Amino acid sequence: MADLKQLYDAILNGDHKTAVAVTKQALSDGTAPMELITKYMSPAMDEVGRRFECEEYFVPELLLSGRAMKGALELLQPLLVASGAAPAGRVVIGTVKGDLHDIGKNLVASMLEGAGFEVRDLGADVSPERFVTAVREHKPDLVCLSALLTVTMPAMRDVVDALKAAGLRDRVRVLVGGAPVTSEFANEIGADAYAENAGVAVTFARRLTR
Ligand code: B12
Repeated sequence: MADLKQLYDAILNGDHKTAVAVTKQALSDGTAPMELITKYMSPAMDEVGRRFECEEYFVPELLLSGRAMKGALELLQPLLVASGAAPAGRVVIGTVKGDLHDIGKNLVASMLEGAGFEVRDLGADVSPERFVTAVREHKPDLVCLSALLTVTMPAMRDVVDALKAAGLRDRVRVLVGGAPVTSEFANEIGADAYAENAGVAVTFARRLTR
């Protein structure tokens, strides 16, 4: 049986090898992927953020923990993805310009795929122009924007404005998220909704594309 506290510690300590090994063991024990994410992996990243804030951790530690988290998440992603069924809707997702954080965005993308959405992931540091081009090309029902930095939140407004300027805003719904984002901010920039985590993102995506 995997000792799941080790998964928390491995992510906190940036130990990629142990994070991957414990995740593999937990999956073969039959532990649910979402339990690993919500009880151990996300809390570890929260603690990493807390340590960074009080200067116990610095950027190299953020990078190592981010890498350990990604390694574990990559094993879970295929299991979050459902099979079969007609797509529930089309989604274009990306982290906005200037922002390199993609772990939460990847989790939202996997959960949406798991819920049957066809997801086009544009990656991180995505310009408003690239969102506009992707909306023209893929004709999504929903555009999902992620931002983890206070300073990149205005780039979400730039995407909404660029969609308006391109005459596309009426054709898509816009869902925003990321730790510093709020529903007030979503309203203020003219997005359709805000969701605080990947599970709620799926609920809203379903609602917005009905
Ligand atoms: C890992 C990490 C990094 C890694 C990112 C690796 C990667 N590939 O993503 C690296 C080292 C690159 C990094 C860099 C920086 N980081 Co950093 N980083 C973090 C950290 C520790 C964890 C983020 C994370 O992955 N969390 C786990 C995921 C699962 O959670 P999440 O991202 O919040 O996503 C969930 C929800 O927010 C939501 N969600 C997310 N996106 C979306 C999108 C939609 C549409 C929806 C609906 C929902 C949704 O659902 C997700 C799942 O439930 C956070 C601290 C924290 N606790 O958030 C700091 C943090 C975000 N970073 C911070 C900072 C300051 C930086 C740097 C500026 C540091 C520096 N001086 O260089 C740089 C900026 C680089 C850049 N230009 O982007 C600050 C931001 C402060 C602020 N409010 O502006 C934080 C909060 C740390 C802190 N406490 O000070 N960072």
